[in-house]
Parts: sequence; C-alpha cells; structure tokens
Amino acid sequence: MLKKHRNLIGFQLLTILFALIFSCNAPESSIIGEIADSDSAFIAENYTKQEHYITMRDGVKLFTAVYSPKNTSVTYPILLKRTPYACKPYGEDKLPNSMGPSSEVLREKFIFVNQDVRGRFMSEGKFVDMTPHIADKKDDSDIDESTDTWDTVEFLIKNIPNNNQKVGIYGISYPGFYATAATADAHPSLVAALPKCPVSDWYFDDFHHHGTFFMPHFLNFFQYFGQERTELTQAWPEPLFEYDTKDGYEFYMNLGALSNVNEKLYHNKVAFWNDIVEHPNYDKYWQDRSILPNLSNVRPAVLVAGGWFDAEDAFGPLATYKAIEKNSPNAVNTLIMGPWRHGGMSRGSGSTLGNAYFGHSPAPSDYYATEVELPFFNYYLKGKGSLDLPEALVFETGGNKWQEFTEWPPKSAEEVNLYFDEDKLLSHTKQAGKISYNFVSDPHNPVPYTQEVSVKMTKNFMAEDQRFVADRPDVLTFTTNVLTTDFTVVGEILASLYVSTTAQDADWVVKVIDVFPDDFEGYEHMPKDFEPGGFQQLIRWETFRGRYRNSYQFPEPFVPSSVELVEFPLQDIMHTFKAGHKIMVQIHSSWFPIMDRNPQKWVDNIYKATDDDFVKATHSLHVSDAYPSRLTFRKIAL
Ligand code: PG9
Repeated sequence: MLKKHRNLIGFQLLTILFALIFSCNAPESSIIGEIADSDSAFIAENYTKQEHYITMRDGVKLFTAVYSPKNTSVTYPILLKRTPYACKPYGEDKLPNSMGPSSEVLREKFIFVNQDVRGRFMSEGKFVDMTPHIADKKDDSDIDESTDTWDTVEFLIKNIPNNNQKVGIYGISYPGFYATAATADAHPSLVAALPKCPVSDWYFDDFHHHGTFFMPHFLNFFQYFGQERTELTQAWPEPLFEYDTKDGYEFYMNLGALSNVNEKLYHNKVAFWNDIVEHPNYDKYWQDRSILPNLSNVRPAVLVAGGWFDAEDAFGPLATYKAIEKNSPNAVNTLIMGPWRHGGMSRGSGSTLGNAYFGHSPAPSDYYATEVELPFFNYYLKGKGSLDLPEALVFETGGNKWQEFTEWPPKSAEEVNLYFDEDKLLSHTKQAGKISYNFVSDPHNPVPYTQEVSVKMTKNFMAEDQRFVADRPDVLTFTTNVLTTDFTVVGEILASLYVSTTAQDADWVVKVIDVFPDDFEGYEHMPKDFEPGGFQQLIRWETFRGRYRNSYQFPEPFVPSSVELVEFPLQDIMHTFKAGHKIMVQIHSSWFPIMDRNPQKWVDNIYKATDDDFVKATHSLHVSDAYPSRLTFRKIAL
C-alpha cells in the first residue's frame, strides 16, 4: 500500500498544479476527487448524448440518458446510475458539468447511463418508495427494481453502440439502494455494483432510529421529494412550507406534536408521510421495503462504501455488506468504511468534519477515488489492472490510518464492559453498591443536539464537541480515568441500560465521546476561538424509543417506577481512544430537534399524539449487581 502512496503523492502534486493553472476557483473539494470546472470541458470534448425510453416487461417506459465517448476505436463498459432525483440536464443537446462516480472514472471513459426510476420525473409509471422486492415472481406484472434493472441492462447491451457487454451500477444514498436492489436476480451482464451510503431499510436508515423519528431530515426533504407527480416533468416541485426562523429548535418547538404536520406544513400532500403516521411500528409495511432479506445469490462483484459520520445512512452500508456476507457467502463482497459524512467519499476531501481531523496525505477521499473506486471498475468492467482490496478496508479514526481486515467486524475482538459507576465514573469493574441516577425529562425543554443554528439536520453534528450540554441536569455524563494505553474498538457497541420512569414511555440517547487532553493544542483547521483543550469529540451515538425494548413490531408501555432492561446497538465504529484521552458517555432522554419528542405518557401512536399528551417525567438509570448498566465494546490490539 505504501508504494502506491508515493505514486499517488506525485500524481497529487501534478494535479494540484493542473487545478491551480486551469481552475483556481476549484470548489471546496478534494483536489483529485471533484475538479468540477474541467469536468464539464472534458465531457463536452469527449462525449455525445442520446436519450431513450426503455420499455420494461410490463410496458412502462423509463427515461434513460446515455453519454458515449466520441472515440469509437475501442468498446466501453456501461456504468449505470438509477435515480429518483432526476437525470438533469434533459435534452440531447444538453451536457452535465460532471458525470459518473468521480472525475477519475469520468477520465477513464465509460458509457455513462442515467435513468429516472419508475414514476419519477420523465419516466412513466407509479413511484413507490423503497420498492418491495418480489421474491417469487409469477408473471411480467410482478415488477420491482431488480426487474426494471434487468430489462434496462438487456436493452443497453443490445442497443447502445460500442459497448463491451459489461455493465456496472453505482449510486449514493437512494441511488445506492437501486444499485443494491439490482444485485438480486441480476442480469448476467451486470458484473459490478457499488452502493455508496445506500439506503437499505427505512426503519433503521435516514429518518428512523429504533422507533424515534428524525424530523428535520425527513420533513425538510420530503416537502419536495414526497409530492405526488401529476405528469411527466423535468422540474422539482415548489416547497410546501417556508421556515419562519433559521433556528430549528424554535421552529420544531413551535410545530409541537407531529400530529400538527399536515395542518401546519404538509397539508396532506405527501402520501408517504401519511404512511409513516399509520405505520409507527416495524410492521409488514416496513419489512416489505427492506432490501436486506433479498440479497441471496448475489452474482455481481459488490463494493459497499460507507461513512463513519454519515448522519443519513450509516446503517445502510454496514447492513448491506453484512446481509450479502450472510445470504450470499460466495459473492465477491468488499466493504470500505471511511471517516466520511453522507456521500463524503465523493464530496470533499474527507480530511476534516467540523473540528475533527482525519489526515490529508493522502486525503481519505482522494485515496478512495484513485486506489479503490477506479481500480474496482477497471478490473471488473475492463479487465484492466490489478485489484488487491482486502475483505474490509476500514479507516481507524483516532489513529487516522487505513486498516485491513479479512472479515468485518473482526471475530478476534475481545468484549470489554465499561460500567456506569459511582461518582459518574466509567469503569471496568462492576458497581458494588446500588445507585440510581435520576433526572427530570421535560418535553418542553429537551436536550439540544447541536450548537449550530439550522432548520435542517446539520452535516457536522456527528463529530461535534459535546461540552455544550455537559452541565444540563437531564444529561448523565460518565467518564473513564485518563487512559494509560491506546484503546482501539471495532464494530458495534452494545448499550445495556437498566432504567425506570415515573411515566409510561421514555427515549434513551447514548453518546460515546473521545475526550482530548486539557493540553491538546488543536488542529490547524480549528477556528481560532475554539478551545481545543478538553475537546469532547462525538464518536458514535444512537437513539432508542423505550416502548420497543422487547419488540419493534409490538410496543409496550413501562410500568411506572419498575426497572426494565433497554438494550440496543450503537452502529459500528473503528476508533482508537489514544493514551492521555478519556472515554466519555452521555445518556439522556431527548435530542432536539433532530429527534421527535416522546410524550412519555402512553399513547398508542406517537405520530397521532396531541400537544396535551406531552408530560414531564423522572427517568432513572439503575446501577448495581442486579442492574449492571454498561456499554460493551469490542477491543482489538493493533
Ligand atoms: N438517503 C437520503 C435521503 C433519502 C430520503 C430522505 C432524505 C434523505 C438520500 O437519498 O440522499
């Protein structure tokens, strides 16, 4: 790997020179990853465009734009992206400013194909969110994203001039779901798939976290995306509402209960919102929309890419990779997890996220683009070059190094418990005495999730300094002593909380934080007014709605003041808490406005609760031999 770095640095220096000469105003991005200005010149010089309507087996026609290299002396593989987000610009005389998964892939030259999925923008048919996969198809009326992709590939390889009969599919986020869905019962010419930050199961991705609802993330986006199309269109709809403040905390406190959304914001114009309201539990509606159980007999080579700090779809890539490992053990299935926000492997350098720093020589996104993504497509689609990717290529935050594993998560990891102890210590020993940490949870004064002023879900909160809530009486903060050696953890973290409430329901938020030494002098990119000493960097968090502690499908109220176990996983990480640092855990029962509030009084469906249903309650975290509340980490030695 080191040898490649040397070549890469040389290439980087040349590229920086190129970028400085040709486009000094290169957008904030990795020098190598996105040279947007020169991409458009390259596209205009090297590609022609055709538009097609491809007929699916049930007669529905899908709009498909094809960009082919002008040089026809060689054949090219096809790189397909299927998207619900439009294939702009429309018109055979209009070319985009960028194309394909990266500048590097664009310059390598492929036939790029973008398709509006069924029911979106210029494609015919009815759009269904997260199209349920039909495992046993009876006839041509049984269609799903697997069949639409099969029919599309069949048309392309038979009708697009100069293709080499090999097809790859890729996409970020929702397009990442379509890439994953294509691998089930794939067309034989579909030989490579790259789901990046893919949606996999919307009861655990994006706007749902173990029964809690992530309001700003959903309500801001679906006011556009969720509106029913009345005819084929090239335009996004107008917004359904305006924000009367820039402060999300104020905006969502004024909104009140979720039962006010249609009256105040959506006016019944978003059918998917009405579905969400009717399906608060993990019922058949959501189970049918998970692609994960259908990833058996996967034939294409799959590279799954995800970001440790992906606020939208951190669950999707890990779940997709693990589902293929489990259901298609013979598949070529590789995982890469980097220190990226949502889509960050192809948007920006990946060197920083807010005040957090992950290194720059090479920047994580540059390394990914040149050493992972381009070689993957060249190898499987052109038979060009070598590919020596490990089973799992994982960025170790804290140590800021790429690590290779033959399996993910590594089975060799040792389980280590950190118990919530007296004096709010986190310790390896189980608590001897009997302690209850009590706090009043007030839905009219919820714990803020960020210091930023924003009505949307911010991009940097996943690595944000947590000192701003440390003094709140409704935030339980536990800390280890200063670490004397590095503590490297991999995979999921299991939270086991023995809790009670004076009411009948409670949410639990667990945050794992890396506390830097008081004499830490900071990273170069940190703002001058930021105090680096004692930086409390958020590493991983999770939110859990207590009613689902025994079942996501059948919620249960708490019996007031009776102690029950609430146990749930925090999504995978790979992080080293360096010697001299401390591990901190914060526990609380609200996180606003990123997460909707729990009335805490029992209501069958929180989406239908009224403002009067929201009551204060006293929640308790119990610690004793009988109630060994703890976090379980998976520790490895590097
Ligand atoms: N996963 C992202 C998203 C989907 C739906 C709502 C909000 C965000 C995305 O596709 O970008």
